[in-house]
Amino acid sequence: MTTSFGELDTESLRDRVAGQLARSRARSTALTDAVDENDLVKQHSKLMSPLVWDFAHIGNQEELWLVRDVGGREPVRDDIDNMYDAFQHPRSDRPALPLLSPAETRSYVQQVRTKVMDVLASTPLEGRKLVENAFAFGMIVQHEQQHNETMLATHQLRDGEPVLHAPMPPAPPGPVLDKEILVPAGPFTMGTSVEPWALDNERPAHRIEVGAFVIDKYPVTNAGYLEFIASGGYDRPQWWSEEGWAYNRKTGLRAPRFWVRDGDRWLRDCFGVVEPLVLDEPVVHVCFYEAEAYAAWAGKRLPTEIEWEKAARHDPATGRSRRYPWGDEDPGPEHANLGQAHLRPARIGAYPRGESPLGVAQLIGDVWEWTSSDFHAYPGFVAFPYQEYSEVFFGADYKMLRGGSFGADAAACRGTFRNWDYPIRRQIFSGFRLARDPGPEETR
Ligand code: AVJ
Ligand code: FE
Repeated sequence: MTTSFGELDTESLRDRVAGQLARSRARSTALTDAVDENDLVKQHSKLMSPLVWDFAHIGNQEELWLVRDVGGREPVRDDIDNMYDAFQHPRSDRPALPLLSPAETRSYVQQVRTKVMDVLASTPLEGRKLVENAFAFGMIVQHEQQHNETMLATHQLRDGEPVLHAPMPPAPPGPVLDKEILVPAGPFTMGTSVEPWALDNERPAHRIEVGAFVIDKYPVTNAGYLEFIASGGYDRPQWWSEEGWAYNRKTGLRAPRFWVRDGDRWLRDCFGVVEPLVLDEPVVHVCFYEAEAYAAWAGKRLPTEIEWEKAARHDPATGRSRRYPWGDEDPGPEHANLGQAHLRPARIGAYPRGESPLGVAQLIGDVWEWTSSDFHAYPGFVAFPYQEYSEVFFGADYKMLRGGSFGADAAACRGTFRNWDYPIRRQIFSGFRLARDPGPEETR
């Protein structure tokens, strides 16, 4: 079992950290080297930071936590913390800041990394909660990977010639039967107290009684979504919540973001390549309100976050919760479409080896899945190591997304991992799957 790599000896743990830091940096470098200086400093959308801000912010967080706090070292630069503090400057204001140039940014993040490798080699990985199991290093690896996904979303918003290229995801190996799966009522362990790099909002593990529910084996596809559009779904207030309808009317929603009308058909802009829709691919770039409206039109609903996690982790044979749907093994390319290896969701049925014990598929990777839940703390939550990661976002303003996308890295995605965003957001790699209450004859 790989659940506690805390069991690794210190040298192996250091090797693991070094490998993950290098992998995250390779991604940041690829995403920033792909475009010219002008594209790095410019704002491609008011929703996003300039790419060069993300990169320097990655370095600055690494410096704050690993160089200064964990390492107790002198600052690499003590004059830029404010500029790269996400809470000081909303994304829309960031291009107006006197940001480090691309060359200065590259040199800054490299200087920080050099010190961090020294800190890693010389810090005992015990004695302090922050360094236990190399947590702070894991947090910084995840932070960089999370911003890599944000940077990928910026790339999707960028105009101009395509610059990112990746092979297609695997195709389904055999015939695909889309179906619903009944999850019988019963207790389930949500969250974790043992996953060494789980973030504060995933903790602690707690037992929950969950009523019976039915959940779709696969996420909603482009084919399904086209039917919703064709049936006039965007013009029928009956499918929309009050806020959803208001947002629909205000912004004139017609289709998922990045869909392009071409005569009587829809195309999709995928990182600058406009292409026909792949019908059995999960729909991506929809907001919560669109997901909710689709579910109502289909006579179903979105799963709660609890239901999603039970479908993903619960093993009825043992009663315990797995790290991932397929077991406790770290994700491999056979399990899930993660890590920007493919720059699109995989067709449904592509990952039979990633299915959960209940037979639910493609929960991890492909698209983040909107759930009906707001962002709340688990019972016994303790903010760690800073309130600004999770706690300041708790409340009804945000909706929870689960499972990671093709743009998320394995380091920043687990069965317990929780993501959140405003219900209007659609530039993220978001889709959804449907659930419903079972009828009385189904649970007998
Ligand atoms: C967990 C993805 C919502 O990007 O706002 C990055 C992650 N926190 N830097 C975000 C995060 C601080 C966060 N999300
Ligand atoms: Fe950040």
